[in-house]
Amino acid sequence: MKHLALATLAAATLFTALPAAAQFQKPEDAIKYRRSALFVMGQHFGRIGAMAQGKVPFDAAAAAANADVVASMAKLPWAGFGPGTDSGDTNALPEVWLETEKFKGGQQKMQEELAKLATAAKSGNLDQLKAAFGDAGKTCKGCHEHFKKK
Ligand code: ASC
Repeated sequence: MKHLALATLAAATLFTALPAAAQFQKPEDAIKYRRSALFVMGQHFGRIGAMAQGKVPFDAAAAAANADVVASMAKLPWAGFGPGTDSGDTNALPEVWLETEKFKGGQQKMQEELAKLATAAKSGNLDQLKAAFGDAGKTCKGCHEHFKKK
């Protein structure tokens, strides 16, 4: 029993310590994964943007649902930027792997703003939604300008 517990602990420690890249079978999978996650985020973020910009009528429930999807999905792409995933079908610049602290900071800031967006969406107040959408969009753009090919 003690051995089983130790083995379980060892396995748990091992998996926790595994580098992100090891979660993928090959680098192409990691690149596809992060691009897919970011694509889904963009789709749902865009649906909120359409409301914020008055292109479609404001629907608070839909805005909140979309904001929750974006906020949840925003946790995912980063595991796909592991070592060895800097070349191939990607628009990521080398800075992603050279300025890791800055990249991580951008991810954190974005997640904070997306959490605020989800809260604003739930308030049902269009002005709050617009403001939070603008702030969240700036975090997307800020990183893209520094870390993504034009
Ligand atoms: C999106 C999307 C982006 C960001 C950015 C915000 O919906 O695909 O890359 O928002 O345009 O400034």
